[in-house]
Amino acid sequence: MTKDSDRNAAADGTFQQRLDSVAVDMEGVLDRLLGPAPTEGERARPPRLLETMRYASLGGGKRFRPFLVVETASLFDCRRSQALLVGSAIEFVHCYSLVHDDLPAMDNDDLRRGRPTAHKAYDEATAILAGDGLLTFAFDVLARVDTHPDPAVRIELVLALARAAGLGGMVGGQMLDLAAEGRFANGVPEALGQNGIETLEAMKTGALLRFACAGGAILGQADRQARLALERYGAAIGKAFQIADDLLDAEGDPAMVGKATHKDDAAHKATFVRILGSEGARGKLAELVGDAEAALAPFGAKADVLRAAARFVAERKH
Ligand code: GRG
Repeated sequence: MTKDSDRNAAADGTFQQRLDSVAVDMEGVLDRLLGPAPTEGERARPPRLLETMRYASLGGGKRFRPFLVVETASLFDCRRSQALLVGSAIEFVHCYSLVHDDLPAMDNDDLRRGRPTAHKAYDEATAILAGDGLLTFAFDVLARVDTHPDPAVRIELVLALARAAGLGGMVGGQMLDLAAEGRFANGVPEALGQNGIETLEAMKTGALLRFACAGGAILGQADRQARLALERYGAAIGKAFQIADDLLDAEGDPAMVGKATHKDDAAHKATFVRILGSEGARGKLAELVGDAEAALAPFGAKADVLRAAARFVAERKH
């Protein structure tokens, strides 16, 4: 990859400045991709569907997954515009998962990112279709030549995102989660042990975060050692992210978190907080941050912002 006018302009800021800079750039990329004009091969973009897709993806969110792509890709001097496109694909998948997760048949939430959920702001049928539209659009973006000129790289990205998002990834994890709640056993929750919870969380939340880190390495055509290091980093922060989310659910203030809290206990959700208690979960979180930091050893000081990102995951308040 070449470094030129499109190089990572924010490379010198603090973690928060760099996260904010990705968030600003991401807003622009999503806004452009979800413009009103049909693109080649499309007939029309139905306004209500487009509006709901924009509602679900623009104007909110930390953009932590795109940040991970941008920062891991910058270890290999990738073009920032390409990393942002890969980041937008992950963000589309993430936003679709939130829209569908909020539906009455799933978690039945009224609030997301401090605003009414998509099915509350519009209607259920439109929210389902908006989620479908966002998911499909993610692969449209990855397949574009602007994402990477080499079709082999694009195919690798498509395959890796499909695996992270689908049957053996996020969707599969959501299914395990519903089963653990007792949805398919007359409301009797499953008593999952630590291994069961780890599998569920690695799939439901971890897989997409892990892809965000692997995506940078794929884009940068990194060698095997670098890929394995970033996958280990991604797996550790994926686990940490979910435990932090469970702690926020158990202890957070809805106004600060931007969504309802104290839902896991009521739904008998299988979480680390439930089996280890808050203190035990915090201990596990600290262990995972250490593992994430250790995984970055091959990159030296270049990866300091990713070390800060691991600490951010553990300490986040929303
Ligand atoms: C419906 C297929 C399907 C999957 C749902 C992701 C998910 C699976 C459910 C969301 C439930 C949830 C709260 C999971 C915990 C981790 C998570 C995804 C938190 C939200 O992500 P953030 O904090 O959100 O990155 P923002 O709003 O900043 O983008």
